[in-house]
Amino acid sequence: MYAFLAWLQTHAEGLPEHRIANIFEPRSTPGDMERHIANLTLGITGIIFVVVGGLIVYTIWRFRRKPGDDSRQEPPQVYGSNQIEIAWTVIPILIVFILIGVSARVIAAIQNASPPHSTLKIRLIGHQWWWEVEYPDFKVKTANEIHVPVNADGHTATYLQLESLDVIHSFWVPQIAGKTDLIPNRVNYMWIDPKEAGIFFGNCAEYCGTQHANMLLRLVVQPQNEFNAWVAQQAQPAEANPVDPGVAQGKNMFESLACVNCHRVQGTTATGVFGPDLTHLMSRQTIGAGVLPMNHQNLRDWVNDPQNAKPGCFMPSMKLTDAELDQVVSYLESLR
Ligand code: HEC
Ligand SMILES: [Cu+2]
Repeated sequence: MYAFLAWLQTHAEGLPEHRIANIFEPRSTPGDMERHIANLTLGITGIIFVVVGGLIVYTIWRFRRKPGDDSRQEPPQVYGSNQIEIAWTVIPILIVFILIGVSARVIAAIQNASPPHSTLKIRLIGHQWWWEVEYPDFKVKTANEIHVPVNADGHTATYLQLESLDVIHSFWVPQIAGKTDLIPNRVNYMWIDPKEAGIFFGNCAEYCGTQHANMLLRLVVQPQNEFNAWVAQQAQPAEANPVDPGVAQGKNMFESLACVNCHRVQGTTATGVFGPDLTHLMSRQTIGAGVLPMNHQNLRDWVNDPQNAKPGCFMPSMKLTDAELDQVVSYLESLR
């Protein structure tokens, strides 16, 4: 518990964390527009609930068995009433058309919105069970944490290009926008313009295999200058020749192992693309798409046996000795 609190403090980056993913408190234009549909739908269905429930309660009470009723006698049977049948056919059809119309209008308004002048582009690629995040304009790759600038001037938005390398995933940060699927062999787009700095929690919203529930996501909304600093830092390659002898030794160890076939560390010989980019691993708040808070012990446990924290995930247990493990982890911890 103490470790958890310490982690919360060290990793909050001075930004408030929105851990409760409440769609009724949207912080972005698409989320706000969708909240209106949700309210309208809940309002209409709430009225239907009260009317139907009220009629049922009334009927149960009004036609309850009374003393002196003859239990063998059937109540009068009523067949066919044009007025009633027309009413209960036409009214639901009207309601359905109202809901379709309103939804279609909001979907069109969101999809046809023209991008404001300062637009950040992000390519988000779903993997079983982690998110690859690419900033093509900055040649930056990271994972499981999407940093975007806050829309302070009303003209800043982020466009997401959504793709998948394996199965269907779905991007959902409830306070920011509705879900959009990431589909293999197809490119979907969506945009967001968070109006408040903070860390917004999201997750994959389409069942994608055993570790689907551990495919979590953080949207880090920062003031523009902090975002600029973050992205400039992320664009830096890792040190090719670390001065610290312990780190240099760890780097050699890392490069001699199969890690480099699956992971990229920009500026080194590690060029794998199967797993998350590790160039700035330590800048992330979690390990394994939200399964473990980032700290020394968790990182060591993860590299020792990822199957322990995330059974079934596609990083194998590497069966390293304690000494090898310490070396590799000291290298990973230099990747800031
Ligand atoms: C067969 C490919 C493969 C090999 C080999 C491999 N990994 Fe991984 N690694 C992955 C995958 C896939 C993930 C993402 C797992 C997930 O979150 O579901 C991952 C995740 C990680 C993470 C967490 C990254 C993050 O941001 O969440 C670290 C750290 C890591 N690997 C380090 C290593 C090290 C060190 C080695 C070598 C000792 C290694 N990996 C070997 C595929 C591999
Ligand atoms: Cu999923």
